[in-house]
Amino acid sequence: MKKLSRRQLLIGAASAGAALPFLNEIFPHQGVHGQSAAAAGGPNPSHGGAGGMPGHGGGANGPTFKRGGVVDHTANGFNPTDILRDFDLGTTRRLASGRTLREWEIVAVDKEIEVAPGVTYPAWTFNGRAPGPTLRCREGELLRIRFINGSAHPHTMHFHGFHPPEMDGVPEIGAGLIPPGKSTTYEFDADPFGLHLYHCHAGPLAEHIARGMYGTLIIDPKQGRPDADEMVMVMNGFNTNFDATSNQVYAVNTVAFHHVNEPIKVTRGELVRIYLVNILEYDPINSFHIHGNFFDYYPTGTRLAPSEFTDTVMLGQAQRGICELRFRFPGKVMFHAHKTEFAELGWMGFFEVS
Ligand SMILES: [Cu+2]
Repeated sequence: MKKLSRRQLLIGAASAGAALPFLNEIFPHQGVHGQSAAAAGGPNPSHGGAGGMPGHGGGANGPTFKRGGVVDHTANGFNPTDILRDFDLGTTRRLASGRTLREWEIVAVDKEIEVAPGVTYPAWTFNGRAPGPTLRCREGELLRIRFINGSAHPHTMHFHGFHPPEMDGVPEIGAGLIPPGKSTTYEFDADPFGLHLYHCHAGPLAEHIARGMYGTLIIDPKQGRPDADEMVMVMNGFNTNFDATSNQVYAVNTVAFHHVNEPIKVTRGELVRIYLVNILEYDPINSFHIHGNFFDYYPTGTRLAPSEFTDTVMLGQAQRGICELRFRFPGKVMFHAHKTEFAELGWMGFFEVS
């Protein structure tokens, strides 16, 4: 089969064959220009093309996927809307020293996940979801994570932050790779405060990450942060043809276009705090842009003063930062990667401000 690049697919070369049959599902217009949309029952086969070219491209109306299609959240076992504000505080107890010990148990699970309507992906997960649980703690606590490998592949858990090498979760140091059926315990201090990442560090590394083995670690500063409506956005993607060179689906918290179907409800004037993480593999950057508003940006969240006031940030792989804003006007507010190709392949959505 002739190999098509992602860009060729985007400009319509998908009609040449079944290299990625799901694209006809997501992007009906791009199958056989002007015919597939109608055949697929698309609600607006002629939409797109400001100049009125029927059925060609996404046009001004946003994504060209089949509108109204949703994934089976129940089968997935999670809903990205819930993942946004789902903070896993683990269990705590006070040590004799007076310090707080915070503990979690994380299980690696191999699992099929529907990442776009009709597109399933054989993921490797932490606790059956992608991204894995958002672990949240406070600066200065002692953290203990028991990791159980219930997957068919060896894995690790590698945390960003300060810790001794033997707790680094990389092959051949400390517990090293954890084979299927085995477990280990990682223990380290919650330091520094900020927005961190954890991910598997088994090789081939890009694949272990891209398969879904990542999550967010939030270490709150001792004095806390001002009250806000807080949410976690993990920008990710899926290499559904397994060529290890690109992604075919992009999302925030895994499901392409999810927040087109379910806009994120926020309150006008209330402080909104977005913990933004880029865990994309196979692309060197990702970005976040919000319409009609500006936000304070705190790179890594390790300082309490923002570094800039902007409407767009660009993040390299594993970079993350905190965005804080107050929506000024009610209504639907678009957000998306300003790498527009990613937006058109799933990384876009809306806030609903009321
Ligand atoms: Cu792994």
